[in-house]
Amino acid sequence: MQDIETLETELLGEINAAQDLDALEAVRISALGKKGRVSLMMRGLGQMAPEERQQVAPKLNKLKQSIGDAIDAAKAGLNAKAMEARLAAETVDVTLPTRPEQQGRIHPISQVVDEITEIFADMGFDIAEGPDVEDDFHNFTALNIPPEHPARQMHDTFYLREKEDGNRQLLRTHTSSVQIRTMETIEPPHRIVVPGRTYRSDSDQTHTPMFNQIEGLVIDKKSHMGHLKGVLREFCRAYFEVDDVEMRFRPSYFPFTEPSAEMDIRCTFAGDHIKVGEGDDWMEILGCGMVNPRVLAHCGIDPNEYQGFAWGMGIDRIAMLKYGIPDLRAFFDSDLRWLKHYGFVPMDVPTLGGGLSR
Ligand code: 2NL
Repeated sequence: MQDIETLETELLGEINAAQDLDALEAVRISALGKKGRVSLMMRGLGQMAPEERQQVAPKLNKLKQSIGDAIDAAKAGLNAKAMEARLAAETVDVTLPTRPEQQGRIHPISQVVDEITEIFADMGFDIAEGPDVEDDFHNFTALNIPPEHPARQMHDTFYLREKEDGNRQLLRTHTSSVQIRTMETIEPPHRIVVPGRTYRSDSDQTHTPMFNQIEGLVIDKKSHMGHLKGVLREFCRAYFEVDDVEMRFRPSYFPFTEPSAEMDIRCTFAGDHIKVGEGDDWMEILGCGMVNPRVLAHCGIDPNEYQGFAWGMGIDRIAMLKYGIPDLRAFFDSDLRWLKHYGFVPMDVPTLGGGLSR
């Protein structure tokens, strides 16, 4: 039988020499495996005389233990080395510029929607969306727009083909149908903004048959016109990136609000761009009012318990004004040269902290 100490020295040498986990495993099998050198010696104990066995057995146990420990230690060392090598190979230089071939741009309408929803989300509003194809109830009836109302006429609204049950769906003429759906399905209070495409059969220098709107809705037990003014003032300051804006409310009429108003802000027009908060001009930017109690009742909300305010504005025009875009129709031409000029770099996501438009 081989001398125990010599075997130990030999095995420890092999363990130290193992360059990787596979080589180490081979050493382990050759020493401690079923037919390994240490295992064979242990099996030899059976043939020994009792006195000899008493002497050799503890030594063999110690050998087995020390070889096992050495293999574990070597394994940990090799694992650490492998991890270090991997980390070194996988380093990323986060200071490198973005890939030069990145050409895509965010459309100014998407940019403005991102900016506006960021402003209202920061005030605690949820963002709600809904279908472009609507039914008569959600687009008109629930909003207190009766069947004889001129807005329902064929020349304003796009109707789809009549269905078998006689119903005609339509393309929503405003995003208010989404607020109706929210009020129908979710318990008040509500605090939502709704961006989306809207459609009217109208096409000239300042109208496109598809246009973009954002509407807002607040329903609670004591919401009032003062809250409406505060919310809209905060919005204007953030959106136009100025310290303050002077606002003017003119009485108006909408079937879905009572009282109703249109809101102007003080400005000057300097070429294509607009300067907000100073000057001698006024610009109308939205319509608003207290939600008509009949609208609440249509949605199953008790008008004696709840009240609230709403507003709506076109996005296309305020996008043009903010970013000096002269022609509305170019918005929908998909001209890549135009998009490259007026579009926004995808990594520059608008945030209130980082600046909306930089
Ligand atoms: C405008 C005016 C407005 C609303 C939209 C609204 C929605 C519900 C109930 C009550 Cl569900 N009101 N929306 C209110 C006032 C004005 O839009 O000139 N939009 C471009």
